[in-house]
Amino acid sequence: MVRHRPPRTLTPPLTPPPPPSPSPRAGGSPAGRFTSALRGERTAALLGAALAAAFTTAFVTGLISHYMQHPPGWAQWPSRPVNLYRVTQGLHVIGGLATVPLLLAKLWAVYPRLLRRPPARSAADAGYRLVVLLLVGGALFQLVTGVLNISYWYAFPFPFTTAHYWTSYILIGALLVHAAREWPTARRAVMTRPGDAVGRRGFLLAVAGAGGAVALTTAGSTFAPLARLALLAPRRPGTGPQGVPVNTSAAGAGVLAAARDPAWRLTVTGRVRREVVLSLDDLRALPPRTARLPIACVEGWSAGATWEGVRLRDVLRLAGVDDGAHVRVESLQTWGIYRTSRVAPAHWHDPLTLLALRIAGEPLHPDHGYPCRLIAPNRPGVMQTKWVHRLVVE
Ligand code: HEM
Ligand SMILES: Nc1nc2c(c(=O)[nH]1)N[C@H]1C(S)=C(S)[C@@H](COP(=O)(O)O)O[C@H]1N2
Ligand SMILES: [Mo]
Repeated sequence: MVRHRPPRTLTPPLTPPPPPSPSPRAGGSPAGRFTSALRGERTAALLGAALAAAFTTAFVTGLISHYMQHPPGWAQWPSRPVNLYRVTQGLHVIGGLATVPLLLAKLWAVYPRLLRRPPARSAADAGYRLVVLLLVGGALFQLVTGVLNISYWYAFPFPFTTAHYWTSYILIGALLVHAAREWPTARRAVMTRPGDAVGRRGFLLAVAGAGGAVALTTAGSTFAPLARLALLAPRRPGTGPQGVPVNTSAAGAGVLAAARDPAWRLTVTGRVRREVVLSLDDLRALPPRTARLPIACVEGWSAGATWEGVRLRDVLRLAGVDDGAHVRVESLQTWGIYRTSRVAPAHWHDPLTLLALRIAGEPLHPDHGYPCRLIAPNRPGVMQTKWVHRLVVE
């Protein structure tokens, strides 16, 4: 569309010019058509800074989650502080959800420039526009797949974790280029005194309020005092059998009969000095221990509980294992990616790492892993294997 400016007149207009309008349609934007002050550089810069902080936090906490589940051979995660993963993954998911209104506001503020014609003015500009496309696409992809994943709506044909992991590098790479490139403009826009702050301040406050409201109605999924406000959270502490939520039930995992079978035994095998086979009564005869530990799911929810059982290290010592050995914990479950987990020395030496037999003063509910489940400090829920029946020392 071509816009025609009225020709300049030398004679004064018949009607006096209107007083400077308090409306945000101030004019003068390089994009020409979209001139709302709400859409100005200052709004874009402030929202951009908030988004950069949010995405950096998501990237760091996401990588922590990734490397906890896939530790490189040369490194081990510490088993303390007990609640570290609970906090980092809570921050990842609750922070990610609170970012949604911010991203929507930012896209609203810049979309005239995003959709400007022609799309690129030069080859260099085309390169940069591609980076912006990756940034916007990557940000939307992360938030949308993240929200669908924690809502158990697996609407996408690719594996969530792999796609979400690799997209995070694309997103952060594009963010770095974008931030470097826009830095001078953003700095100027933030430093110079705005003349029309009223509408914008209200707008930014509304966006911050929306982000805060999302955080407030989801944080209760991991922060028990806010559980009653957690209207938007799929899982909440205090719900589920024995006060702890369940993702995979015993029936769903197909282990109900095997878990209840009196012939159930725990076998300790692999690189051991003597193979050990223990019945449930044998386990109950070992020194009983209690630990207050959370289940901290990768999906951001967590729930603290009091577990009773025996120390994993006591059981391993019965079999005679090297101090530096790793242990594969195997479930009765015969399929699925969570049927086994690995325990590094730092974790199995920790006196809080238990093979739990009881929770909240009762035998484990079948859905929580009866007869025996792993529970260890500072560890993602996916690595707290339920329905344990074999320890393989590697
Ligand atoms: C609403 C926003 C988000 C939600 C709800 C969300 C959710 C999740 C969940 C549930 C996981 C655990 C996956 C698993 O281990 O099975 C995860 C991991 C991860 N997230 Fe997000 N996420 C969000 C935003 C982001 C953003 C913006 C980034 C990047 C800047 C990011 C980067 C990562 C990374 C790197 C991992 C580790 C993946 C792996 O273990 O390989 N996430 N996220
Ligand atoms: N064998 C087995 N163990 C498992 C799972 C599973 O699907 N199979 N799910 C894991 C996940 S994702 C979490 S969050 C915790 C949840 O434990 P809970 O159901 O007792 O709360 O168990 C973990 N242990
Ligand atoms: Mo989980």
